[in-house]
Amino acid sequence: MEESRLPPGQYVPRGRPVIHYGRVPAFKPDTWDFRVFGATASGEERHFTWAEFEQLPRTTRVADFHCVTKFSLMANEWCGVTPDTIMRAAPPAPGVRHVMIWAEYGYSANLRMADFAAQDTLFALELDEKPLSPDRGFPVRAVVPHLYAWKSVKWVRGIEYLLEDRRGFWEERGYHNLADPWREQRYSYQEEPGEGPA
Ligand SMILES: Nc1nc2c(c(=O)[nH]1)N[C@H]1C(S)=C(S)[C@@H](COP(=O)(O)O)O[C@H]1N2
Ligand SMILES: [Mo]
Repeated sequence: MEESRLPPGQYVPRGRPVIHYGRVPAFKPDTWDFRVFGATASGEERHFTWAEFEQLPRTTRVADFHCVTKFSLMANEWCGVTPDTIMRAAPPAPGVRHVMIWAEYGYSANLRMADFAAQDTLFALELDEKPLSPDRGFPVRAVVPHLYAWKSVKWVRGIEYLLEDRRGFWEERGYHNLADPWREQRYSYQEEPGEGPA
């Protein structure tokens, strides 16, 4: 593996750690939905049922994955729905610059629109050609490989378009608002003016 692929302070562990806060939620296909809400262009919420979400076109991307606790998982093959597909189906209002990704149990992570809409961001349904396992986020997880992995929200249930930035679950608990591993943006005390919510 090329040294240059590993951000500063990261290592490649043996095996593939799974980590999250709390329990693995049960998937109930009849009541599962993916909500797009907040500052939508129409002013209305948009819901996808599981049957609808499952039918959306999928794209494959290979990417590394960097946890702030310093392990990295290299060359994961994710397959899923691009943010672009979601934004076409339910466009944001013109002033939207940030997105909150919401999961089961109220876990969340905020992203700048540029990070949300980035080429490598996906709502993944598959890892390495198999459906996600329950502990990796089945049925759908966000993958934002260019940011620390707490932004790669497992068990996603929706997105909220934000007119003003707001901190998500770990960002409220001392982690960096932006989370760029190449700049080691680990903790909120490292934030420069303008990098966090006003
Ligand atoms: N819903 C939810 N998503 C989450 C978390 C969590 O606690 N809840 N933990 C995050 C953290 S800190 C990491 S490192 C990755 C771990 O993903 P993995 O279990 O597939 O390795 O999931 C992220 N997504
Ligand atoms: Mo993490």
